[in-house]
Amino acid sequence: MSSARPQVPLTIAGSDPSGGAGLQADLKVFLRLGFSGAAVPTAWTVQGPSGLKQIKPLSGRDVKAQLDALLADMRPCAVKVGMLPSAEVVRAVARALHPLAAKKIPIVVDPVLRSSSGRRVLPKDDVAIFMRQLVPLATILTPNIDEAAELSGMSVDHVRSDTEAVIRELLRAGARNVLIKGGHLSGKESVDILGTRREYVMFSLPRIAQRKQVHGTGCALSSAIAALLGKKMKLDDAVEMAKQYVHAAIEGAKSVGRGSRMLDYLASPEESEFELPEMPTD
Ligand code: PXL
Repeated sequence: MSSARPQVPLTIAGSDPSGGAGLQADLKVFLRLGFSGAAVPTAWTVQGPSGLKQIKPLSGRDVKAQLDALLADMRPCAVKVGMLPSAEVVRAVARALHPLAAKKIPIVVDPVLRSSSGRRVLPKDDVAIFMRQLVPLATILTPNIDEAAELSGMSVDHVRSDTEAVIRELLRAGARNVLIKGGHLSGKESVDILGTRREYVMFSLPRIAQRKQVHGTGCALSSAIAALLGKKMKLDDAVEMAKQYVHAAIEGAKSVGRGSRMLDYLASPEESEFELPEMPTD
């Protein structure tokens, strides 16, 4: 047993009482990857696995107060940013993360613009502030196709036909790396494209046929990337391993009642560069 001070990743995200997405999901991912994480809520939501009913944003002041108190006492090893419900919350988070970005703490920004069911999360008028204030702090930005289109001002068709141009646009906005998730495209493979300032890398895994929807896969992927970057893994290895973990978690997803299946957070990535604890099988 090491007696070194434990490293703590932080998620700044919405609360999903179903545990399928948001900060509850992020904390489970952190724990699976070996961390006891910290979490600052930005909103609480009303939902069960069958869908999101309401989003109740916290005020910018309340988010700021939580971040100030936490960051005065400890420095996280990595940060994941998920649901941001308003411009005032975007500002509070950007201000608090500025000093961490300056110290090169990895910051994974998952631009949750809409919920899985299509409900708007960040009002359209507030997207410009998100682009200006938060995107430049991102070590990696992880939009899906629709989010990439909205953030870049390009059409969804353009994102599909010239993903690299869209990545270049988002890099120009200040993100250091961009991962466009193709999971929402149909096709036999689920292909994600990572664009760095030097190269483009494709990650492809077979798409899993699901009889019932799962939600929260974007949350799980971004928090897994944050945790692995917090372990000082190289970015493309972290993305690859996070994707393998989420793939295994989708394969093992189980129904917990009505609505979406719950990801199998205890799943193991196919090949682990890091020794992860074995999980019991039943
Ligand atoms: O999957 C996007 C998402 C993120 N965060 C919270 C959510 C959802 C979708 O429902 O509830 C809290």
